[in-house]
Amino acid sequence: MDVVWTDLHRLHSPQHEINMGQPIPTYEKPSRAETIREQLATDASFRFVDRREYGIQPIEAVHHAGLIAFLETAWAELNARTGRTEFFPEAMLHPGLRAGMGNPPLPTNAVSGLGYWCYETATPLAEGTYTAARASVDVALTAAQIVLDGASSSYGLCRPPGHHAAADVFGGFCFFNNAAIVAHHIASTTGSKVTVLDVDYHHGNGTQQIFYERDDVQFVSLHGDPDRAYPWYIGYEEETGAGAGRGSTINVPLAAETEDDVYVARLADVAAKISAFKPSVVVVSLGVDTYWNDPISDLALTTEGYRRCGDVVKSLGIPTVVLQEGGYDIEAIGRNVHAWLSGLQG
Ligand code: SP5
Ligand code: ZN
Repeated sequence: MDVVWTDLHRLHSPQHEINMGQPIPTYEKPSRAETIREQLATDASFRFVDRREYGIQPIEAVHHAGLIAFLETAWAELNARTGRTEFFPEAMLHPGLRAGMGNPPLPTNAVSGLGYWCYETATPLAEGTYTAARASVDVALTAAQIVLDGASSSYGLCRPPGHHAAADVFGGFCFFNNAAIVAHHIASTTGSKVTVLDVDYHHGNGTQQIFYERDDVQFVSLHGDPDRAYPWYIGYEEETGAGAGRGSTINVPLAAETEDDVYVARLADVAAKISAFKPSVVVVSLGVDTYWNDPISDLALTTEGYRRCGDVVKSLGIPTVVLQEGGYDIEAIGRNVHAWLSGLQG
C-alpha cells in the first residue's frame, strides 16, 4: 500500500491547548505522525510517496473563503501585535449572543477573527499552522489520486487532522477537513457517490456538517456518545441528514469502555449500509483514539481489534482511501495504525 507523507507537518508544533480553562501541553504533537511513519517503515508492504500539490481550489470548494484567508494571514498579524507565538479565541460567536438579531458582519481583524472562525479552545494557531494544514490536504488528495488511478487502497498520513473542521469554522485540532475535501473532490470530478466512514473516537462534526444536505456523499460515524464526549453538541443517533441528504448520515454513539467484539459488530452493521449506498470510493477518517489506553478517550479497543476493523472494511470490496485523524497514546499509535492498515491489506 502507498503511504503518502510530508515532513511539512512539523511546521505545526504548538505547545498548549486549553482544557476547561487551563493551559496544558497539547496532545496533538508532531511525534504522533513521526511514530506512525517509523512503524510503517518497518514493513516492506508499505511504500512511501511524497505529496503532490493540488492548489487552493479543492479547499475553496469546501471551506469559506474568509476562513481560508484568516488561517493564511492571522498568525502574522497576531504575532506582530503581541509577540506571542500561539493564539486562542478570547470570545467566540455563540449563537445566543445575537439571538433574534441575525449575523454580525465578517470580522475585520485577527482578534475578532479568532472567535469568529474558531469554535473552541484546544486548537492553537501557531506559526506554521497554515503551511502544515495546506500540506495535510495535499497528502489527502495525493492518497485519493492513487486510488482513482486504480489502487485498491492508500493511506494519507495527514497531520494536522481534519474531521472537526466544518465549512466555516475550525477546531478540534483541525483546520481544513482533509476527508471532506477528498470526498467532495472525488464526487465532483467523477460524478460518483462517496462514503466517508469516520472511526475516530470523536464524532466527525465537520464532515457531517459539510455533507448533511447532500445525497452524493454518505457520512457514517462510530464515536463516543456526545452526552459525555467532545464535540458535545453533535453526533446523536437522531441526526440522519436533511433535505436531499435525509438518510445519508448515520451516527452510532458508543458507551464508555466499549470493547473489540461490540465495536466490530457495530462496524459490520454500518458496513451493510455502506454496501447498500454503493459508493465508488470509501474515505476512512482513521482515529486510533478509540484505544483502551488513549489519554483523552474512554473506549477500550485493542491493537488486534484494529486489525479486525481493517478486515471489515476490506470485505466491502470498495476502493478505500484511509486518512489519519486522531490517536494520542503515542507509544501505541504506530502499531495501532499498522494493525488497521494490515487488516485492510489482508
Ligand atoms: C482529531 C481529534 O481527535 N480531535 C480531538 C479533539 C479533542 N479535544 C478536546 C478533548 C477534551 C478532552 N477532555 C477529556 C480529558 C480526559 N482526561
Ligand atoms: Zn479524535
